[in-house]
Amino acid sequence: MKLLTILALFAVSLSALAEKRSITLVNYETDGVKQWLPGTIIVKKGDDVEITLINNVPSGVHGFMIPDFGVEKQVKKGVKEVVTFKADKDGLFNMKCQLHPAHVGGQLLVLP
Ligand SMILES: [Cu+2]
Repeated sequence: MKLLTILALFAVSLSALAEKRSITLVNYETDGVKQWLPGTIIVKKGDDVEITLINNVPSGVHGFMIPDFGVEKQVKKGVKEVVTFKADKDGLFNMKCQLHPAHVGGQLLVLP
């Protein structure tokens, strides 16, 4: 009985861990290579994710896309943009700039 109570409390505390995650990504250019940093972000399944995007690259507009979560945004230099989504599936997903194939991509890791 004691064990069941402990397990129940553990389950409740686990479900309470699903929460809002606020993350900021900044687009940098170094020696002609453009990249959203940090290049890998980690959330938990069930989280409500909010990503603030700051583009510091002088060449202008860059994109930010996470195809598996329907996220797509264009970001002008000097204009913050915010995207939100529910991390409703776990796994490893690509993040990329949909405007420039050469723009270095990143990864989103959603923990189960
Ligand atoms: Cu780009």
